[in-house]
Amino acid sequence: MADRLEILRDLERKVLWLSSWTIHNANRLRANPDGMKVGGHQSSSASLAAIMTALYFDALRPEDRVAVKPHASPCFHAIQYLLGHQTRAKLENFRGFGGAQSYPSRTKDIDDVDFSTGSVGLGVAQTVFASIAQDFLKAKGCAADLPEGKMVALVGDAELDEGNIYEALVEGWKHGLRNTWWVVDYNRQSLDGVIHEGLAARLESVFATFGWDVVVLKYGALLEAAFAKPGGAKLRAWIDNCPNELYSALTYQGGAAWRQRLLADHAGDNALATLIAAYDDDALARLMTNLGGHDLPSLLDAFAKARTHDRPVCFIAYTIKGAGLPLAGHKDNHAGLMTDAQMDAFRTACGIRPGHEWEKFEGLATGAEEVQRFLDAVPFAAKGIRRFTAPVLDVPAIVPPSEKTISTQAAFGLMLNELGRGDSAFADRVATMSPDVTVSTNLGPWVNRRKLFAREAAEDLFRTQRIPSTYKWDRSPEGQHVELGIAESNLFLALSAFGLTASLFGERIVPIGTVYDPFILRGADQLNYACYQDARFILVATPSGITLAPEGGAHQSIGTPLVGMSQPGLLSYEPAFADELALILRFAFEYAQREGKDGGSIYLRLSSRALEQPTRRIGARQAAEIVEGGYWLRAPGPSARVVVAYTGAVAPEAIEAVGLLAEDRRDVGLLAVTSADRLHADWTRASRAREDGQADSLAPIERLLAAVPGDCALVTVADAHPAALGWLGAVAGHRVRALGVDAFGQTGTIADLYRHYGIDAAAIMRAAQAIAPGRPIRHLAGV
Ligand SMILES: Cc1ncc(C[n+]2csc(CCOP(=O)(O)OP(=O)(O)O)c2C)c(N)n1
Ligand SMILES: [Mg+2]
Repeated sequence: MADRLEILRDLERKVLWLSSWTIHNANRLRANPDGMKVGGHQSSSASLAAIMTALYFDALRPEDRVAVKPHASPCFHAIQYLLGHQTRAKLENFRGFGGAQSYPSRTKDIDDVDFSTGSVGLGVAQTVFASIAQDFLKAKGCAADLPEGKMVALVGDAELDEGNIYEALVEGWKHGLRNTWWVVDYNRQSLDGVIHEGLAARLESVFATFGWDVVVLKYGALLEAAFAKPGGAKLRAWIDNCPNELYSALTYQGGAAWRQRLLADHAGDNALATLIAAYDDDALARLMTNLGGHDLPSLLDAFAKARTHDRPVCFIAYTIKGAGLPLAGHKDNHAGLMTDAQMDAFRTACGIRPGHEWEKFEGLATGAEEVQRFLDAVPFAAKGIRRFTAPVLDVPAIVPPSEKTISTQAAFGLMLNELGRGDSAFADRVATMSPDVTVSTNLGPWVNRRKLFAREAAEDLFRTQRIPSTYKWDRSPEGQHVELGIAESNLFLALSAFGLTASLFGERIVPIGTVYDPFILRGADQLNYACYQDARFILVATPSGITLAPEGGAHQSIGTPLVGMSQPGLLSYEPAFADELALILRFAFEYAQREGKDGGSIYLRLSSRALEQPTRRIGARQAAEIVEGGYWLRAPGPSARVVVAYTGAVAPEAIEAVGLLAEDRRDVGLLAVTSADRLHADWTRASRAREDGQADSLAPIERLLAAVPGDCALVTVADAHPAALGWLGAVAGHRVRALGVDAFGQTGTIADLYRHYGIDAAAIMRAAQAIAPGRPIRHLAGV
């Protein structure tokens, strides 16, 4: 019977073979009509073959969750294939349409991806917030049947250049981060070349500073054994001082080059000469590349030790990019591919017969039955695919505040306060979070009621000292607000992690994050990342636009509605009035809980501009239209020559302009757009459905604009880039003049700025006059 280590060594080679073959197959055997190299990162995958073998076939448990370095995707798929969770067809179609994904994807791959990766750095930081989310749940007694898991990231050394990783490190420290493992694939190579000298030492001190355990896996067992022999100390010193670039080059050149260089650098040193004379060229190459990250016993031992405590651990595992392949060490190997001849030689070395490349047990030293028994008993796979669901929570009534004049931002704060005051099961499952703008985005009253989350309870010192303050910020395990530092990146990654709790931990949390609208761009990649994984959350971005007039151009947002429209998985709304917001918020709470493509995350672009509220009772039809994205605030008549469409905080200007226009133009209409995003998406969907033969398919915006005569013009207006609404003319072929903001903001009053950028009532009337000429608009003469 083979021992455990022998089987693991067999599997390591198998993983290396399968990942290399998957890429080779995709490139060489599949016709590539675009004439483009499919790429596939054979060397990046090889770098991690031993580490991933040790993790997946030994160290990991079903409750652990892993962010796999994007370029180790072939390795990951190979492992899942061996475990029975990936198909040969998908591997054969790696990087092809519907095949195994180039970078692990939660939504597109079938093989139990925990966290999607691709944009380097994000998967790594995601594990910090997944761990905090796990603590959040555990502190409330949720997921009681699920053991605490390790949140693991396989990290490239060049990936550690990404600043978002350090932002997460700081935030993790504040939250007493636990159960997080980062395994750094320290191959000293990036995409373009070789990493700066001495990075490992810097990393060690950074991680130690933030309270992490650092485990350095530098040398494998072969090297350690050599160091113990006469001349060994010299060898170790030489390796320790060897520049990364030279080490890489010698690795690529192989045994003879190692020998020549070592002898040249130790002329006259008999002990060292004797030591290396005991190795033939192949053995010397194996020895010199026997680093910790390729040494299964060291890896198994390190992971087993780390399992005994809950402190965060950074493993710095020295590796060789392309280890075991002819590409090993070459600085140009990132997208390098093995040639057919190299692949043939590698196949022979792996003991694999031509035509048997995909067979699981082909070429193994251990018998098939024994390996299968081993695979069947792999702890990580004991529970099969680990995708959970959680029941949908009933959403309580959301009642708009009764203030006569109020901003959507203030209304949001009041509605959340009411939610916090109530005792719904839903409210207990809300987690709020904000990057140091909790109070300024009106979350304060909610936090007073629902407290800050911390694993250790702590009272608000101001309160215990009886110093008057509006905010009672006690920290407790029951707390529902996750206080974040100012780094917006962390907000989006936290939303991503908390927005996946149903799937990862079988417990639903509805995360609500508040952020200043302009700073969405600061975390736009993270937002995209969260949506790509289908995390479910509600993003409340406030204030927005140039309504934040005195703050000036650095605090004003222009393009964010286009971010909302163009971001898949995120539905954006920009209501003007509190009653609209109440309906939309309720819908958002429900929509975020829907399964699959029927649901998604929601972005509410709110404003701090207080608006006089309409006195109205919203009927069922109008309520539905508000959620569908638009309704007639004033329906156009059959003689309409001009219609105004607006979204968000410019409602008063649009209403005023239409009121004045109506004195000189007949039947003027006023279209309130609550979601340009939704209107556009449904229009696209309906068009596609018609093209597919569903002749009666009609989108809400098509129904609305059917009331507008064909020769009528549209004037659209938004406190945002004009493209947000300009497309409305394409729906039914109306002429459009799109007003909005397309230059950096200024300081001033709202009136100053709306005049300056041409989104005030006068500008709307001027546009109407120009696009729908007729008798002069008298009110324009006066302005
Ligand atoms: C945000 C982002 N920028 C750039 C890239 C392109 N890219 C992919 S891998 C890589 C460097 C990889 O180096 P490392 O993390 O050390 O992994 P290795 O190649 O050594 O396996 C780069 C720049 C990316 N995927 N994401
Ligand atoms: Mg690297």
